[in-house]
Amino acid sequence: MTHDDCIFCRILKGEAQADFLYRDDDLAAFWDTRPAAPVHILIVPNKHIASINEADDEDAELLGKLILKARDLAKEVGVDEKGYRLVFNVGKDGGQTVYHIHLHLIAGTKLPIFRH
Ligand code: DGP
Repeated sequence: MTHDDCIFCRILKGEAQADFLYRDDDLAAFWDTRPAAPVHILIVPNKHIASINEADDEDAELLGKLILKARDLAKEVGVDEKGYRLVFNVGKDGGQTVYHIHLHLIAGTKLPIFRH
């Protein structure tokens, strides 16, 4: 199921441009156009799920695949040893702006620790 008004569905359908690193039947990875760090990759399921709040138990395997693909890509772009951050933003306070689940892989600099 895809949503015509979802930018990530449009990217996955080839209707909008993105710089892909990886694609398969379950997921894709492409560079973030508003990078928060020198390396900023989005790992995105082909299935439209609005956010982690809307994920079902049956999506567990798919969500696991996103994480393991992020691990592989971190190695591929050479940031695995220095380290990286994997983030799902969820909802307004979580900073989510695109309502199609995506895992941020952020790296390439010493990342700040969030404290309240
Ligand atoms: P979030 O705030 O967690 O929903 O992250 C959305 C990210 O998606 C944000 O870092 C910017 C990125 N982004 C938004 N629109 C596009 C786009 O059209 N192409 C790409 N490659 N990234 C986008």
